[in-house]
Amino acid sequence: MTENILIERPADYVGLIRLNRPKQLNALNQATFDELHAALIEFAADDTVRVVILTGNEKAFAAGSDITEMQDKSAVDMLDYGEHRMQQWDYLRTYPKPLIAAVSGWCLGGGNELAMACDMIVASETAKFGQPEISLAIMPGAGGTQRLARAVGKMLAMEMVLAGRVLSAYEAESYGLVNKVVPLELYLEKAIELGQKVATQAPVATRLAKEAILKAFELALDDGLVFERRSFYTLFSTEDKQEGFSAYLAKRPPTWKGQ
Ligand code: DAK
Repeated sequence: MTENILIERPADYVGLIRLNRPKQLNALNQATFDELHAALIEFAADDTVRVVILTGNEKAFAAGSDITEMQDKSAVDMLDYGEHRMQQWDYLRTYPKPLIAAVSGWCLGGGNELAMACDMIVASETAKFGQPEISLAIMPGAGGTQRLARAVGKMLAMEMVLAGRVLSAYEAESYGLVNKVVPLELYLEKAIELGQKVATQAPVATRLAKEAILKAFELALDDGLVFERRSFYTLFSTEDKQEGFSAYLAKRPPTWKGQ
């Protein structure tokens, strides 16, 4: 049983985790993060799930980490609290299956960091993205400065982090922070549709391709190209590669084994 999240299976091979603290605009307290972490581990081990969607509700994806929970914490307290939480963030960073954030309403602070840790973002027209931590005299601590700068560039990242600028959904789309913006009533449906598209591909190829794209943010081009090539060759040893090529040549749809 979970108290702060809901777990759903909206379509074949698609798992969905819904943040569910509507009264607090889905502020991410530790209990929510623990439940989210456990649900992700379960989906990772489940062969009937190939893609995971994270969402909130129409009003908020998540308005940040829970301010009440951090209110009295000192730097030393944060070492424990933060270390535990950082391990969970690191797990997200290396998550083996594609993650899609379906965002509507507030997507702030740790909430925006959570969305950016996903692999794709589908936003409703009402989504608002920001890193307002500076107004609490802190700063992003779960990858916000790094991922935002990589997504939208230095100048805008500076404005968002230092001046608290909040982006509308269409601004976020124009700066490359989100994949697409859709009408409010469609944001979840479209995220699931995108999830289904990804879930119809061969699972091992999907996993290695995701890993290779993420390496682009960590490695020099030479090393990234070597990493890509090795992953590419590895896929030629999978049963699914034989199936993919055979199905193409026989003009029939492939059936993946994930092997
Ligand atoms: N935490 C706790 N409660 C929150 C919250 C938050 N982040 N955001 C909203 N709420 C609560 C409000 O307190 C209010 O509760 P009640 O007063 O009804 O009890 C309820 O949700 C509804 O909010 P509002 O009444 O304020 O609603 P409005 O529509 O007027 O305003 C707002 C919406 C999103 C503009 C406003 O609620 C707001 O400014 N919220 C705070 C946004 C914020 O500053 N977020 C950044 C938080 S700091 C870490 C890594 C990262 C982080 C932490 C640790 N480690 C690695 C350990 C991240 C830190 C952050 O995210």
